[in-house]
Amino acid sequence: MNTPLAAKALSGQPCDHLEEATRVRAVTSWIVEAPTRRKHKLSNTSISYQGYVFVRVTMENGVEGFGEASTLGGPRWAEESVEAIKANIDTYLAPALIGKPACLLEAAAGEMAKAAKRNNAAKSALDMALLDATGKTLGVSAHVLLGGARRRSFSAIWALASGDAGQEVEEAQGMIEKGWFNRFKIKLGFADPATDLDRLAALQKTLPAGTDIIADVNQGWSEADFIRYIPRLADLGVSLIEQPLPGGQMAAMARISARSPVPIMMDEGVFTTEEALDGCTRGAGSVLSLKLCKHGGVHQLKQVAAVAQAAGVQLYGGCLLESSVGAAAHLHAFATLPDLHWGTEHFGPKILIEDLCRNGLRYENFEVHLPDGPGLGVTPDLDLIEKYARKD
Ligand code: MUC
Ligand code: MG
Repeated sequence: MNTPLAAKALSGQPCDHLEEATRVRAVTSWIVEAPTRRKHKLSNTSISYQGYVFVRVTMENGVEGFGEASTLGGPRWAEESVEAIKANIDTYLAPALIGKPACLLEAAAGEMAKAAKRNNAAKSALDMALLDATGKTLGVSAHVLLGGARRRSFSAIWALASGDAGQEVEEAQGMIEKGWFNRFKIKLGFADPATDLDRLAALQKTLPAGTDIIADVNQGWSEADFIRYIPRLADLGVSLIEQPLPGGQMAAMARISARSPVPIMMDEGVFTTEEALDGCTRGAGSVLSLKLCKHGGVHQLKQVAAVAQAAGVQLYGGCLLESSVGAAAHLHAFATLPDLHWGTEHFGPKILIEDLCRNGLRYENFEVHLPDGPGLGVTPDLDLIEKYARKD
C-alpha cells in the first residue's frame, strides 16, 4: 500500500491521524444477481442466481473498502431480502456511519446497532467494508485487526444441492478430481424424507469409503420425522445433521440432540449472541455454524464463537454462497478462532459462473486458503459487479 498512513505504519511511526483519515465519506450499494453453475435447491427455495448487496465505503483518505451481504432466494433462508438490505443500508445504516472513523470498528458496530434492530446481513456487509478499508489504510491483513491468524488454510466442504442423484455423484467426483473439495454437504428437506435418503444412499455408495458427508435439512423436518428417519440417516454414516427442525424450535432441537447418535448442528436457529447462549445452554446442538450474515459482523461472530466454545459446542465455518469478497471476510475471522473443528464450506466462489473478484480465493489440496495482502486481500471486479447489478 502506498498511502502515507501505510508508509508510516511500515516504518514504525505512529498513525496519529488514523481516525481523521478513515472517516467515512460515502457509501455506495448495489443489488447484484450473479448466476450459479446449476440450480441450488434448499428445503424452501431453489436458486439459479445468487443475490447480494455489494457495498463500497469510501473514506476521507480516498481508500475504498468493499463488503457484501448474501441472501438465498429472497427473504426465504432468513428474513432479509436484497431489496430490504439495500433500503436499510441506504436509509439507516450508511447515514449512521458517515463522518465516523472506519478504524473504530467496535464503535461503528455500536452506531449500526443504534440505527437498526437485527438486519444482520446488512450490517455485516458494511462491517466487512470498514475492516477492508482500515486494513488497506494500515497496510495490514484484516485478520491482524482481529487478533491475528492462527491458521492460513481450512479444510473445505462442497454442497450438493441439485436434487438429482446422478448429477450430484458426478459433481462430487469432479470436485475430488480437481483437488478442490473431498468433503460434502447434501441438502435434504425438499423431497419427502425417504426420497431424500435414497439420494444420499446413492452418493454414499459411489464416493470413496470414509468420505465425510454432512446432511443439511434447512429446517425441513418435524421432530417426528427426525425420530422416524434418524436410524437410516445414522446407518448412512453422515457425520453431522444440520438444522433439521425450524429455527425457533430450540426445545425440540434439544430433545432430538439428546437422543441423536449423530451430532446436531445449529444454523438458522442461532443468529445473535443471545440465541447462541440459549441454544448452547439448552443443548440444541453440539456444533454451531458461524456466518457473518447471521451474526452481523466479525466481532459479533467472534462473540458467538466464544459462547459456543465456553459451552463445549464445536464450531463450523458456514457460508451463504458468498463471492470471494464475503468469503474472504469470513476466512479472516475464522483464522483467528482458537479452534474451527469442522473446517469451512466456503465454496461460493466456485459455484458462481463468474466470481466477483479479480484475484479470488485459492482452492488447493482440498483446502481454501486465507488471502494475503492488505484488508480482505481480494480485489472486487467492478466491471462484473456492474454487469450483474440490477438495473432498475
Ligand atoms: C445453509 O443453510 O447452510 C450454505 C450452503 C448451502 O448449500 O446453503 C447454505 C445455507
Ligand atoms: Mg445450513
